[in-house]
Amino acid sequence: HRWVSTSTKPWYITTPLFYPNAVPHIGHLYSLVTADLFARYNTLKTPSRPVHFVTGSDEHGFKIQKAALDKGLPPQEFCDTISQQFRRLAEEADVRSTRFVRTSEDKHYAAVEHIWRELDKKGLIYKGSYSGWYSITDECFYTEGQVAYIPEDGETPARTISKETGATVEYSNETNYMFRLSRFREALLEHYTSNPTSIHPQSHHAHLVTTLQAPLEDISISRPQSRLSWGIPVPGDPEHTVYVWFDALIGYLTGIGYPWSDLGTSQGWPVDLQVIGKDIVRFHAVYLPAVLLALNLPLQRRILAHAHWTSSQKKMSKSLGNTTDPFQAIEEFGIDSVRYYLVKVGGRFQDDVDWSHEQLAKHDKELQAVLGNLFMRITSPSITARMSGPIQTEPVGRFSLLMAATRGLPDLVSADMDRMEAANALEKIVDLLRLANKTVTDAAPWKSTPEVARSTHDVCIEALRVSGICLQPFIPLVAGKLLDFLGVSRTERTWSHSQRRSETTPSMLLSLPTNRLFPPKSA
Ligand code: ME8
Repeated sequence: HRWVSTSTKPWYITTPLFYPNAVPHIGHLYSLVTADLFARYNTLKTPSRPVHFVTGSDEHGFKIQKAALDKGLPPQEFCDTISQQFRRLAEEADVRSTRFVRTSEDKHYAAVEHIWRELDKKGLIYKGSYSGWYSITDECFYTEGQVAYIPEDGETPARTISKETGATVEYSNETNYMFRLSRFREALLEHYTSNPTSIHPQSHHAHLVTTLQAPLEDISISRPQSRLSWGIPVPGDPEHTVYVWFDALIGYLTGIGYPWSDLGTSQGWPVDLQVIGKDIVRFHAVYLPAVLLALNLPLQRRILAHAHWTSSQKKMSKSLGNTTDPFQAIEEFGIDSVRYYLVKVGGRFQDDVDWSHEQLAKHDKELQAVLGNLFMRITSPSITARMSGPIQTEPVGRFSLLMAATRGLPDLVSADMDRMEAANALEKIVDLLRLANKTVTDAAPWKSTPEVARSTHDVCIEALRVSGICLQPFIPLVAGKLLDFLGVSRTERTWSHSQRRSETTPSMLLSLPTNRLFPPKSA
């Protein structure tokens, strides 16, 4: 069950549709960059296969209604402004999404209404009296067992909170529309048991399988209009508003033109890789698949549930207000250094990591040292002006180690990327660049024989070319610039080109003035 499949359907990847209740932070940038990394990697591997990449904003629900009210703005106007910030973030982060879905779009309303009626026709929706705890922050219902009572402590009044997230919950008892989720427990269990790699990291898969062994309760999928007016009216009963999660998850179908007359394969369905944060696994791995099963649509192929960025060990979140501004980080370091840091440190996806400006600065320096310096050194006239002898293509003597490592790099990177070990993949490229730097230092081509100068130059240029191709998904701007400087044609930058030696000699380099991959830092 490889996520890079050989099928010819468009390769479909998604990020969550973010709540525009506040401006985006580093956590959102991380999801966007992670998805973009795999999208670009996939394009390099199978250039003929189009990528559909959906991101967007999830604009309904209490949380948005409340945030808009606090600002004294009509919800739509409020969402227009903040949704635009998420769109701008994707652009500034060099994220090649192909569609930005807004759940306030007419097309989305049509998709949700269509699905509601389909489920209703199948007898999967009923009206019931529902009582339970609801958290506005989490936009989700909790059962009695999932909440805890916290007595007042002088500063904070007594309240009930979600045990899992710590968010305050309120009791509600009302007439709701319910979805017969319970009917799908066995099918879901069977699906996850027979697809052990469908959720990454593995721990989330294991947890889900355990959860699905216990009974699954039906879920409420509407709220009374009198309480929640900002949302999609329940088809045929405008006294009720569709529950925000029921509506939002359908956004992944809206994004590629649902309703379809078939299974949507030519449009890209099912999702090949769904990037989400670990906070919303249940919605994506239980609720959405149940609706898909009900509609006889294929389930998402793979979910990547990444860990969280924290700030002083607390999850960075809009509700807690402990966030870091991604625009500022991009402005200060450039998007490539930010992406480099996000993937190098966050690309294991498993454990939460603490964001630090200091670490970002350190990684920015590392990237410049390992890549920028190698490039500057090896193209400097102190080497290029004195080289002579034949162009080096065969592994010889002291250079055979670097040449072999260069040949081997693409496979190593692929193996990690296919296992979704993005941090390791990046680490392998950096290792090669370090080896190249060491090779230069050891050979000292500025004072060696002209033949050794020639060989050092050629093997390092080839190491840079191969690294440059492999780096494109990680740091697209800098990698592109590097390949431009190396004179690698735009049509020779796919993964398969990294695995064979370039036909063109890097001669055009010699005519270039000092090449800087990174602009000098303004003080
Ligand atoms: O949950 N670290 O939207 P949301 C890493 N609208 N990633 C983080 C993060 C952090 N500290 N904080 C947020 C919603 N994220 C729903 C989704 S999908 C149909 C609806 C990322 O704005 C992570 O991907 O609260 C998380 O799952 C998502 O943003 C939640 O964004």
